[in-house]
Amino acid sequence: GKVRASTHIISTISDDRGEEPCYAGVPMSSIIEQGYGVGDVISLLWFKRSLPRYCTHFIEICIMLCADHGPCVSGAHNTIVTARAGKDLVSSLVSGLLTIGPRFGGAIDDAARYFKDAYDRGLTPYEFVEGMKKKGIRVPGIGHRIKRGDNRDKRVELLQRFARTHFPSVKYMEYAVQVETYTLSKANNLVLNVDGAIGSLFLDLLAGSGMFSKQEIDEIVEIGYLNGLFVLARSIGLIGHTFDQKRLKQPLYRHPWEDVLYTK
Ligand code: Q5B
Repeated sequence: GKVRASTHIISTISDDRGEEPCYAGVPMSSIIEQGYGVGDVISLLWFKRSLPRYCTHFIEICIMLCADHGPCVSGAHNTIVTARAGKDLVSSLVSGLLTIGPRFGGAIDDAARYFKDAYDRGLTPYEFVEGMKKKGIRVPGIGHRIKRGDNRDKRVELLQRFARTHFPSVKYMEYAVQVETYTLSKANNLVLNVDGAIGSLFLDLLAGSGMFSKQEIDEIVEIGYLNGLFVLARSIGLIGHTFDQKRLKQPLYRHPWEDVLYTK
């Protein structure tokens, strides 16, 4: 009989062997002719299925409102400094991307993990927040350098408004809001931030859309898909900052001595 040589790679999301590339089995001509958007392409390549329009619209909103947040945030700052050191686009981009992590933009997965665990275990916001404090862990998705209880993040409000209108259930997001109410009673900077809003709302998308089994949801949360939304979105802004610096012919950046505390 035929002996099949073992393969070195297994791939399940795309295939370019035919006349046209397919994403999760959907040919490129259907993607283009049926007017699919970036949210649909993300659904196919990340989740291996077509999601309802409100889900793909939500994904697109996340991408649009995380695309940039000005030149002063960690990622843009790194990208600007790198571009001004004369480095190329990819170097400038990855230098910014490398700042994405638990404090900056990369708290979405942990926010989803901790909010899901706390909600599913029936913890009150008090029990959840104080439990995290005892463990010495900052609540992911809570807190911001410039946003405050009296200066909320508009992006969070926009996400919440969309989800309250279009999602069948927003139980995880409402739980995150209760957590925020408690944290704001402790300090005015402990708002629900954009990472926390996306993390909790993506749980609602996964649980409420009927498109994922419980096992699939647990796997998505465990693997950590959701920081990918911020990485993808912010790449748009970081590329923009690179072009901006090049266009402006900005010189090598050097931080001013006056802004450094020299001490022994
Ligand atoms: N405290 C975000 O901290 C920040 C606490 C907390 C309990 C918390 C902090 C944090 C969790 C990670 C997270 C995503 C580092 C943020 C983003 C995208 C962005 C960015 C942009 C964009 C800010 C003061 C006191 C201390 C702390 C306590 C702070 N956070 N307690 N749980 N979560 N959050 N990251 O202002 O008693 O004095 O020791 O790590 O969700 O990244 O626009 O900039 O689009 O680009 O530096 O929006 O919240 O505050 O460190 O001085 O702390 O609050 O323990 O208490 P800050 P700190 P104490 S969105």
